[in-house]
Amino acid sequence: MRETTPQPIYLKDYTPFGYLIDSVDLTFTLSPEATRVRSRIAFRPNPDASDTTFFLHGENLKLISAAIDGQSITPKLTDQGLTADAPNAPFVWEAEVEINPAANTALEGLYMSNGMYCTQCEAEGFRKITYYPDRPDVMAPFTVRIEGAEKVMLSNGNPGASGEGFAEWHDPWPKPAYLFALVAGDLINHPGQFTTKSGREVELNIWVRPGDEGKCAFGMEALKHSMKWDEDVYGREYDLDLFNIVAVDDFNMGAMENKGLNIFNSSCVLASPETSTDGNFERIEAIIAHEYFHNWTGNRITCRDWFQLCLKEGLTVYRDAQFTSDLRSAPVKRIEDVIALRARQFREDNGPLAHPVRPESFVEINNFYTATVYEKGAELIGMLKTLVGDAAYYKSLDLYFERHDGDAATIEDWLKVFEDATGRDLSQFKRWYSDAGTPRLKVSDDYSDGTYTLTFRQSTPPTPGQDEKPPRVIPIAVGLLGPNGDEVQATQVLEMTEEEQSFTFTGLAAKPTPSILRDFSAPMILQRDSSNAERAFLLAHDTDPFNKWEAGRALAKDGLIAMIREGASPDSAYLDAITAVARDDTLDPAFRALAMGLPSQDDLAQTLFDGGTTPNPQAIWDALETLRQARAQHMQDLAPRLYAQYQVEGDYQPDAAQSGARSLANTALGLITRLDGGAQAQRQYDAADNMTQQLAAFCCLLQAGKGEAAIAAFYDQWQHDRLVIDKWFSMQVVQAAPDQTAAVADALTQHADFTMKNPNRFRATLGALAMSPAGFHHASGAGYELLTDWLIQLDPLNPQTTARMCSAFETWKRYDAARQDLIATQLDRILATPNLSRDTTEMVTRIRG
Ligand code: 0A1
Ligand code: ZN
Repeated sequence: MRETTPQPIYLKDYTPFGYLIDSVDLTFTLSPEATRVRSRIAFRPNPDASDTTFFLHGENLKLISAAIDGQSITPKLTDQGLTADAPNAPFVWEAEVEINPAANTALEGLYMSNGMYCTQCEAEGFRKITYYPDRPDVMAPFTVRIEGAEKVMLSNGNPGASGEGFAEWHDPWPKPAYLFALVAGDLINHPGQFTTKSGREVELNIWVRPGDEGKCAFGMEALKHSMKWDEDVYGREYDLDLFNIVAVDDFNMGAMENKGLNIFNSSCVLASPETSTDGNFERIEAIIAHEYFHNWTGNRITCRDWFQLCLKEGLTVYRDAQFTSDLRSAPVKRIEDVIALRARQFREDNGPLAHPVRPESFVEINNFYTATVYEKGAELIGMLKTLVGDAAYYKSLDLYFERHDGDAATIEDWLKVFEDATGRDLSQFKRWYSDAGTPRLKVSDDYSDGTYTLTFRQSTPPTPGQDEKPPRVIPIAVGLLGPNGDEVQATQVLEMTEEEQSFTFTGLAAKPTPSILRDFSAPMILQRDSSNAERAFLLAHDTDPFNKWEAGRALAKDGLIAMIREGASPDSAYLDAITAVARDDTLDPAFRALAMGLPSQDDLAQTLFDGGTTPNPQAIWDALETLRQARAQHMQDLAPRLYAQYQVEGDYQPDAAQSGARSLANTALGLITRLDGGAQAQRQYDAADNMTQQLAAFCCLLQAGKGEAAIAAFYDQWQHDRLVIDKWFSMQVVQAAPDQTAAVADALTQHADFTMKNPNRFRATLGALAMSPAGFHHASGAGYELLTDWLIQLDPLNPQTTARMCSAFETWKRYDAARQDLIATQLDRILATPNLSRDTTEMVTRIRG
C-alpha cells in the first residue's frame, strides 16, 4: 500500500499561472542513458494572475544547473518540481538536467523504443523532460536543437539549420508543453505533398523503421484526404510547411497530435493488404484524421486545464466520425459507433468509474482518457448540432475558431459561442457535461381519433458522488410508419426539456408505429415495451438505417434474454426476420453483416442486471452459441449463396464497398463453419491473399476447434511481423472455450514472443482475456488471478497501461457473491502491492468503492 494517499485536484481550484512565456529554447544532447536537456525560457509576470509563486513541474530529473538572468541559483526541489524566487519583471530561466530515456519503461516523457528516441508528453509527460510549467494554459513558441548521432532527428514545427550531428527546429505557433515532441533514430520516410487551398506547399512524411516503408501508402492518402476534408467542411487550413507522422512500436495509446509531428502507435498507421484487416484500414484512416483534425481542435485552440479535455477530444472524435461517414457509409459508421459506445461508455457510465464528460476532480489525469470523455463527449457535439441545426452549427464553429484561436479555452467558452451565434440558452444542455450516468428514456404511447401521443419520461440513475440528476434537454428524433410500412411522418426532432413530456401528431388515419431515437439522436437507454411483431415490422420497414438495425438488435436481445432467463428456445420471429434482411440484396452488404451481428456477452450481462437478474457469464455464452447454431441451420441454404455471391474479385481495396462485401461473406462463412466443421474456412485460409480473409478463416477454425494446424502455420508465416503476431496472440485467447481462456492466455504469456514491455503485446494477450467475459469470469476465478498477477508485475514498469486495464474489473458488482468475493480478493491484492503507482491506486480504489 502507498504511504500517502494521492490527493485529488479540483476544477474549482483553477488559478492561472503567475508567469507568461515569450519563448522556449531547448537543446537536447542525446544519449540513451544520460540525455542532457538545456532550457532557456523567457518568462514575464502574468498580469491576470494573483499567485506569483514560481513553481516549475519536474519529475525524475537530475538537476545539473539552474540560473535566473545568468545568475546561478539553488532552487528548492520536491518530488513534483521546484520553486525559486523570481523577479517581478521579465527574466530568463536557464537550466540543465539529465534524464535516462533507456530506463523509461512508463513511455511518458522521453523514452527509447527499439533503439529510437521518442516522446509522449500528453498529459503531464513534459515534466519528465525538463523543469517547466507543465500545464496546458501556458503556451509558448519553441525552438529546439537536437544533438546526436541519429540519422533522423525531428521536433515540432518547421526545420531550421541541420548538419553533421545536429538538427534545429522552430515551431512558431505558441503551444502548451503537452504538444512538444522529439523523435530521433534510424528512420525512413514515405514522402507526400499537399497544397492548401490558399496555396501553401506542405511537405508530408510518414517516418518508419526500415522494413516498414511498404506499409505507409494508405496512411499517406488518409492524411491528404483529411487535410482536404478539413478545408472543405470546416474551412480549416494547415499552418506549417511540414507535417510529419512517426510510427513507434511502444506506445501506451493510439496516437498523439503533437504540433507538426504526430506520433503513432505503429498499429494505428502501418497498413498493407497482407497484414491489415479491413477493420484495421478503417481505424487507421480515422485515427490519422483524428490526429490531423486536432491541429485546429486541440492545438490552435487548446484546453485551459485537463478538466476541459472533452473540449478537444469530444469535438475531434465527432469530426473524425463525420469524416469517416463522408468517405465511407454514414449509417454503417453510426451503427459501429453506437455498438462501441454501448460496449465501452455505457459500461463505464453504469459502474463505479462513472464520471461526467467534464470531470470535477481527478487524482491522475491519465485515468480520464476515457470513453466518457471521448465518445460521450462526441455524442454531446452531435446533440448540439441536432438541436441548433447544421447551418447554425457551422456558424458557431466559425465563431469558435475566430474568437478562440490561440486560446486555452473552456467548456463555458465553447457553449457561449453557440449561445452567441444562435441566441439559444444552453444552460440546461450544460448538464450533459456535468452529470454522469446514462439517462433512461421510458416511452408510452396513445392513439385516438387520428391523434397519436408519445409520452417520454427521463431519469438517470445515481453515480458516484451524484445522487440527483435534474432533467436534461434531449433531442429525440422520431418518425412514424403507417400500417403498410410507409412513412407517415418524416424524421422530426422533438426537444424534451421536462422530466415527463408528451408530444402529439395529428391527422393520422391509423395508429402508427413509432421509430424513436433515430440515428441514435441522444446517448440514452430507450425503455419501451415493444412486441416482437413491432420490432420485426421496424426491421422490415424503417427508413432510418440506424433504427432498422436497432430493431433487429432488440429482437435478438429479447430472444436471448428469454433463453437465458427462462430457458426459451431460439426465437423464430428473430430467425425469420434476420434471414429476410440477410437475403435482401437491395440492402448494403455491410449493413446486412452488422444486422446479423449479435449483442455482446457484456451487453447482455448489463441488460440482465438492469432487469434485476444476476448475470451468469456461462449461461450467456451458452445462449449465444445456441442461437448461432440455430441461425446456421435456419440459413443453411442462404449462407453458401451469400458466401459465393459476395466473394470479391480483383485487386484488394480497403474501401467501403469491398470491405462490406467481405464482411457479409465472412459472416456467411461463420454460419457455414457451424455446419461443415471448418472445411470451407480451411479452404479460405489456404487461399487467402489478404489479412481480412486470412484472419476471418483463422477465427472460424479456432471456433470450430480445428485451429491447431492454422495456429502453427500462421505463426510460421508471420513471426517476423509484430503487428500480425499481436493478432495471433489475441485471437487464440478470444476464441478459446470459456473454461480454457485463462489457460490459453497463461500459456501465451510463456511464449518467447510475449513481452510485457510492449503495450500492444500485453493488451493482445491479457486485454484479450479481459475482453472475453465467459472466460474471464469463469467460476474458477483463474482469469481474475492471471490478470491480477500480470497487472501487479506491469505496474512498476508502466503504470498508465496497468491502470487502464484495471477497468476489466469495473463490472464486478453485477455478478454473484462468489465471483464478487473472488474479484474483491484480487482488487485487494493489487491495492496491497508495495509502491503501487498513483494511476493504479486511483483506479482500483474507485472500482473497489
Ligand atoms: N490526445 C491523444 C491521445 C493520447 C492521450 C494520452 C496519451 O498519453 C498519455 C497519448 C495519446 C488523442 O486523442 O489522440
Ligand atoms: Zn484526440
